[in-house]
Amino acid sequence: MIRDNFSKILREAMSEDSWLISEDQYDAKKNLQFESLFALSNGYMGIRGVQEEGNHPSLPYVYINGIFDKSETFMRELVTLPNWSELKFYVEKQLLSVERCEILEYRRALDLKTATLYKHVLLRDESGRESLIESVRFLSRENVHRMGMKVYFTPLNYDGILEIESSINGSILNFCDAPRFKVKHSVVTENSAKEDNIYLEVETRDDLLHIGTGASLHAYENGEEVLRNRRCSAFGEVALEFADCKVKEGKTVEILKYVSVFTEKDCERAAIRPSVFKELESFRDRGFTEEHRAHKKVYDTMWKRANVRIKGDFELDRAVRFNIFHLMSTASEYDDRVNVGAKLLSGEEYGGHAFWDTELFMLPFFSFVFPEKAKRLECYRYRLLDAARKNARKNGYQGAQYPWESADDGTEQCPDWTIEPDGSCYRCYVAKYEHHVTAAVMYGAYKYAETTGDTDFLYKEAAEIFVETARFWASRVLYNETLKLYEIREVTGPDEWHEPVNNNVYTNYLVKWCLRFVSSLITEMKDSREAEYRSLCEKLHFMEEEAETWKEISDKIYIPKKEGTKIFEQFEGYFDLYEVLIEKYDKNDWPIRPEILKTMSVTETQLIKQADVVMLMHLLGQEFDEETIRENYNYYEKRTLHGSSLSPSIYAIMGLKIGDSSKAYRYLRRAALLDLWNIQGNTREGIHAANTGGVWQTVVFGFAGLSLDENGELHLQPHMPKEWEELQFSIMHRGEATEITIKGDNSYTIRKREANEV
Ligand code: IFM
Repeated sequence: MIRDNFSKILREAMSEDSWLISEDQYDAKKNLQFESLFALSNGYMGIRGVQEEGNHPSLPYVYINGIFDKSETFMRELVTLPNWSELKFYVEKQLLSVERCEILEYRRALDLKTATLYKHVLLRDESGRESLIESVRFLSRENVHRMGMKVYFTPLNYDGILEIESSINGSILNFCDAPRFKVKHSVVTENSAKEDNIYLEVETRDDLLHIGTGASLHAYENGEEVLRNRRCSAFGEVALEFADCKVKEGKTVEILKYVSVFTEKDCERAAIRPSVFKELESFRDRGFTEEHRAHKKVYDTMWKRANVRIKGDFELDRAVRFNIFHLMSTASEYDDRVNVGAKLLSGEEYGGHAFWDTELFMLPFFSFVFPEKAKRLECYRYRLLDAARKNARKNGYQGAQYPWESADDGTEQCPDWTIEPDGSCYRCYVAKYEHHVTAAVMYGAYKYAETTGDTDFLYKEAAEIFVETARFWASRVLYNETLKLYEIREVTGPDEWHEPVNNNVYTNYLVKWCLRFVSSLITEMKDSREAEYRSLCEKLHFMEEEAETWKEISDKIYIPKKEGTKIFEQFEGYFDLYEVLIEKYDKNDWPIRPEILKTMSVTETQLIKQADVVMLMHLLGQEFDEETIRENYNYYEKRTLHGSSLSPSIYAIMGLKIGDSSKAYRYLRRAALLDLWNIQGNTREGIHAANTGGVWQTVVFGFAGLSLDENGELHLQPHMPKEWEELQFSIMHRGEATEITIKGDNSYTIRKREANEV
């Protein structure tokens, strides 16, 4: 048992192994990966799993969702905020850290059940003193402005004086380990102390948005406060609280760091500091243990809804839970000014921006499990509809065009230019050509309403999104007089290795579906939702002829296909590219890049980065017969290199649709273990958020075969792999918590939960 390594007090608090992700020995080369894996978030703030004493290498990042800044970079990115987790221990000036001491015992564990990070280290310093240091860290989910750390410090073979340094470090940079890209997005505006608190306030550089962080230190032995010689200092960008205490061999001192953070998005600027201090006081009054208990209770409720249990397959069971943990922890249930970034709040890649990842990979999980969070994500897109209108105008189109990368204000955040690691400038065409996100937003809004039954949203806010995005597509297509068909030229589909192309099937077909759907929704509203229809017409100056045009485009959009077969041509000319098939896989079952790519650019080949035609079939399965799905899956599966984490889960789900369960099982393993095993080698940059949602979809839509019919009735078509004895999960089905249990022989039960079980 993982918890056996911890002392009794922590052992009793920790969950069993199926809820624990552990780091069993210290290896500096894995620091950054574990910082991502052990990130904690409470829907408001995220902090990477950094070590309190600060070790190397480290990206000690704290983020608050929605706090962005651009300054001299290419885009608005999440600002790394003052690091409040610093807590250092010294005995006779020797820093007790894994880097400076001999490590006698080491283990960290992320408790998924309670969103708590535990640490156990036994260190021997240069003088032979042995210190046992165990810690607990959480970001309260009940009171999101409270973050707490507790350390149990026990000298094992000495008496002495323990010197403690607790700081809030505002000198933090984005990309702090990349000399070429380092940037400081905030400046310190106040560094002060009030009685026994330290306080640091920073201001973002573009928007002058203020963020205040306060902390206070306490220590107890047998319930008695033991800190002496307290001193709070303002050292430039670092606010530091010093104190010491006597420690005795075998006696444990409990050291507590209470932290609170508020920003100008939470209250008026002048109220930030008072709010921080008030919160710290309430936190202290309530106590670490009580706050932690309340936090755990919230997680308990969340897990009642979100847990997926796979009996008979321990490793996968835990890995699936790990993915769900990160996804559900990050999304907010009350703030529609924020989305979920491509790396959650766990790393800096993609600047915290939201992509199509949200609608097509994460939203299904939220719609089925946490509809209130799904609603916030939908409201986020609705709130930014106006910005999408401006974006369309800027690019010469009508209606609303959602940005490929979205931060807080809805403007395009995917840069046209970036700097390569060698300093050269790189023209990035993604925002210019990758337009399918606009279809994803529309599809997501429809699916959200279909899943949750939120018709209020469907006929009001969503209807506006539908009309405006339909207008965009109507202005984006071109009529080809020769073919007598509509085309979308110069576009990039999900497979970003071929850009731009003409008539990407994924994009064209999705547009076909979107335009058909909007036209029929409009007819339905006209017939049976008169008031909403009238208000939509007035608000958007909508005219019926528009819907007729959309229908015509939908009927006549070009869908390239291989003559005489059911195989779609990913884009015009794809079949003429050099044929390369994937034949070899590495130890993680990941495809090995074919040798030919040493001499030929991937753009000249049929190799693709990620699910494209197959992604389309995942979204619009009802449009294609089984044979079409099979032929396309078989064709493209051999050509997909899964250069993106958005790919394996989709192939798993679609493999199951055509009865290929053994490949599907392998794909699920790759997806579920992607970050835990650092399969793509870039987990240091943060957790792959879309993949976490893809993992959930693979289990629920793939292996359980869950679907809703047009009347909202629930259907299951399980494909249990031989390794699984039982699969259990729950969803909110039309407002009722519904538990689904599937046995190894594919028999199942669907049970409505009682109110006290939810
Ligand atoms: O949205 C994805 C894209 O499909 C592939 N590259 C990474 C992006 C963010 O996850």
